[in-house]
Amino acid sequence: MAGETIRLTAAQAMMRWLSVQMTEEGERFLEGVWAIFGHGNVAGIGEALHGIGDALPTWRGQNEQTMAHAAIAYAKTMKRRRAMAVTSSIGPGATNMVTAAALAHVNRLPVLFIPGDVFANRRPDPVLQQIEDFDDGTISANDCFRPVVRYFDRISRPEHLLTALPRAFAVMTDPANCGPVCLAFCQDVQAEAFDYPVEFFAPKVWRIRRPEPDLHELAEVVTLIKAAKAPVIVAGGGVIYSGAEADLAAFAKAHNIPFVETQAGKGANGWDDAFNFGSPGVTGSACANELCAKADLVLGVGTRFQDFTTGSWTVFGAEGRKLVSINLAGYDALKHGAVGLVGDARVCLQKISAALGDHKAPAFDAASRLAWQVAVKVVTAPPAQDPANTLPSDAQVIGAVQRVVTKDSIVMCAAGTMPGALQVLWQAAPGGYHMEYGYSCMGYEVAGALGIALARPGKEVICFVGDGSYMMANSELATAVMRHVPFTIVLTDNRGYGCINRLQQACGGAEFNNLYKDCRIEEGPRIDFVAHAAAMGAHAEKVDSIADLEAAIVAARGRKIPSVILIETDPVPGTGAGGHWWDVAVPQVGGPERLEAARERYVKAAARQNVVN
Ligand SMILES: Cc1ncc(C[n+]2csc(CCOP(=O)(O)OP(=O)(O)O)c2C)c(N)n1
Ligand SMILES: [Mg+2]
Repeated sequence: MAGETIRLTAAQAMMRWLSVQMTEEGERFLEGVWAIFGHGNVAGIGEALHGIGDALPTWRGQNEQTMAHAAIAYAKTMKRRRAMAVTSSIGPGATNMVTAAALAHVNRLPVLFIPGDVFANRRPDPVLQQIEDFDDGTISANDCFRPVVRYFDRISRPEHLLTALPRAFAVMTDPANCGPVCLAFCQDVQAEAFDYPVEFFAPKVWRIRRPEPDLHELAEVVTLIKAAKAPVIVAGGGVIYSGAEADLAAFAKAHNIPFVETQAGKGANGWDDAFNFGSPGVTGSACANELCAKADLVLGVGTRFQDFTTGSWTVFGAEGRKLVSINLAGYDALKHGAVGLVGDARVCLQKISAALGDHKAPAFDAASRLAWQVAVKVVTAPPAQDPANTLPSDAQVIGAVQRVVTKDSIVMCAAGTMPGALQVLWQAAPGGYHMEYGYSCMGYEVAGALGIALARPGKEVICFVGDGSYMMANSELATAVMRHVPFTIVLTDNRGYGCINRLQQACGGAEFNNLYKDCRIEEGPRIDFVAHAAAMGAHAEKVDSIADLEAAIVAARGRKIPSVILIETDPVPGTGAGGHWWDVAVPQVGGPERLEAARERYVKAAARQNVVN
């Protein structure tokens, strides 16, 4: 075989190579390719995808961004062990994917973006949709990807694939550097023939490594834990990607250290684990935030310490508290003055535990956790008898879903009121919670639910989406109908951007441009969500009570297509329990009196930030 070559177009070579990249479990790493064709990819990539057939399936969606959302949700559900590719034409198709690339980048999730690019030979320039940079001949629309991918390459010669493809996979399968990659593929090069070495197409297994911690760093962390009187673990998404869920629970129990879960880490362990205090920070449970306020040692495991987790660095408020960050990425491990321990979460927890021996931290306030569970029950309880003229709160909607889910159901969301409300109130079963809260991108939900359902066929997937987010992007619903991929959408219509309206008022602002009632319009919205979803082929219905919502969710089980359940909700009440300050800057001058009070509150709260940058 050595020295043998095979003559293929560059696009054929790419698809052939992608089709033989395998996981440790013996599956193809790329489940398939989402594609919308245009002149930038139809002739070259399109022909190659058709040719490769079932060895690398192609699916058509409705929008490049939302196809990528489905791919991202798939990769997240597969714990980054498998992924999908998305290909677009040049120009608008490509830039439609930039938001999704940023989403994947923030959430550290693998996706392979393959936008078409301009002609490498420049003969027909400027081609349709080509951006012409007056000062730089090498710029194309695809340069927008550079800041939001972990690896960028432009395939402007067929042989570039020999280096670009392995690099792209090295990034997507690297646990520390994991993220989206972009291989911008020049249109003429896609179609160009080249004699590729046959051995380039030999199947390859991509093993995801587990880096061991440095012994000095390990010893330092062990010493800090031994000295701590009130330690707390902050469990992030890294726990899940490492598969360290059971190790974390065992660690907490063995050393008597309670843990809290970030949005990305929620559901690593069940809510009913006696050491699980729920969520920390802005959308935190009262018991978690009490624990965090008293903690003298904060032990981050696989977390980025995003501002919601830290209450903009006011939630870990104890004098002299120390911060440890266990993370695969040195970047995260050394944030905010943390004592870093760079390594795989599972390996680190096991090694720390072995070094701690039978060390147990002093007792913590276990009763506060039970009191919190009572508070959750109260705010999520159904209304006494669904009185007419009173709309349910978002918390009551959450309660309805909570009462009917099974231990195998997966709930998901991304933006609006529900992510915060779910983080604080949802009692997640292990693996039952999927939140895109790195980018909190409106429009992720419907396509994201599709991606989760593709990753977990047969499991109930429940998508929470607000009217605003649904309006932003919903068309992959039609794709899900056509592909017979069922999930259940709980669409909460509060006639506008409820969460931002509340935030606006909390910041001293007037109600303005969020709820439709406060917008410059001639009449209120007449959006018929049921007719809209039904027009795309989904099962759609409106329910008028919490009891009917529960029944409709149960009735959706077993359908082959998505079900959209619309319920009108009250935009006024917030979560109703838990919570913490969040740094959203309030204008310093020029507003009415109301604003001055808000500014005063803001300055006072900001003074409590204990940030070490
Ligand atoms: C793409 C995008 N644009 C804007 C925002 C800012 N934003 C966050 S939530 C929100 C409103 C969400 O409204 P809706 O989906 O109706 O949820 P509600 O809060 O009303 O329940 C906005 C505008 C965002 N997160 N993503
Ligand atoms: Mg809304």
